[in-house]
Amino acid sequence: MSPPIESHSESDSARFKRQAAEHAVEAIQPGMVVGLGSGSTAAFVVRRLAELRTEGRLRDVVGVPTSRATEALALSLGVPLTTLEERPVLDLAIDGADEVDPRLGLIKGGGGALLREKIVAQASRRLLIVVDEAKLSPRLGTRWPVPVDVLPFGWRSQVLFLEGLGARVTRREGPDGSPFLTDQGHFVLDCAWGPLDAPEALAERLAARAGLVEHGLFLGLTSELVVAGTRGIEVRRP
Ligand code: ABF
Repeated sequence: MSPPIESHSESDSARFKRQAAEHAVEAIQPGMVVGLGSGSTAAFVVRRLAELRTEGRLRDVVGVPTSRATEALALSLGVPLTTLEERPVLDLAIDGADEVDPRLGLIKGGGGALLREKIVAQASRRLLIVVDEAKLSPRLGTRWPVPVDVLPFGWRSQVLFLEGLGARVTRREGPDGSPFLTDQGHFVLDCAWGPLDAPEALAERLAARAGLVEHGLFLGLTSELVVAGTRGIEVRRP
């Protein structure tokens, strides 16, 4: 049985996330292959998809999960899954974000799934980002550090490299104090630069570094942003 979609004790933030997610699910057409994002907002997408399936709609839609957590949630709710090996081009991906700037650039990776999330986003014809209004930001880096996925091999060298680019670097840890490991067994370095003047230039520097597997700047990837807040739901395009 699926968890309840509606709860009277739901916080404003959770309600906005659910509203944005449910609005975005309306873009899913029968037969689509859909990237399923990670995080609490994307989880509402999976739940809504499961709910529609129980109503007999979108039963031929299959998902590609961006994390083990999303995979487990989808399987628990009976949402059928496939892989990028089977279906290397997706019709649509729906995912959350940590921070969104006015050009719809994003910081993602608060949940540590940024590598798979970016692979799925780049494999998709359209990327819909679903957020509550608290995620909107005048400049990336204002509210959130940039997560960087690195190989454990040589990670201290990556810290020095990132500090050399002006970041305050923290290796992410799990609740027990041991290093947080991504689904690929990588570390995450959270890099606080403060508000970024030139995220594209920074993204290029990060992309050129060996051992630094991926970064959480998602620039030029968003097709549509669905943002929900006190003034209702708004859809923005770049
Ligand atoms: C994923 O989940 C991430 O890229 C982002 O870090 C996070 C957003 O979490 P939530 O939807 O729970 O706020 O989409």
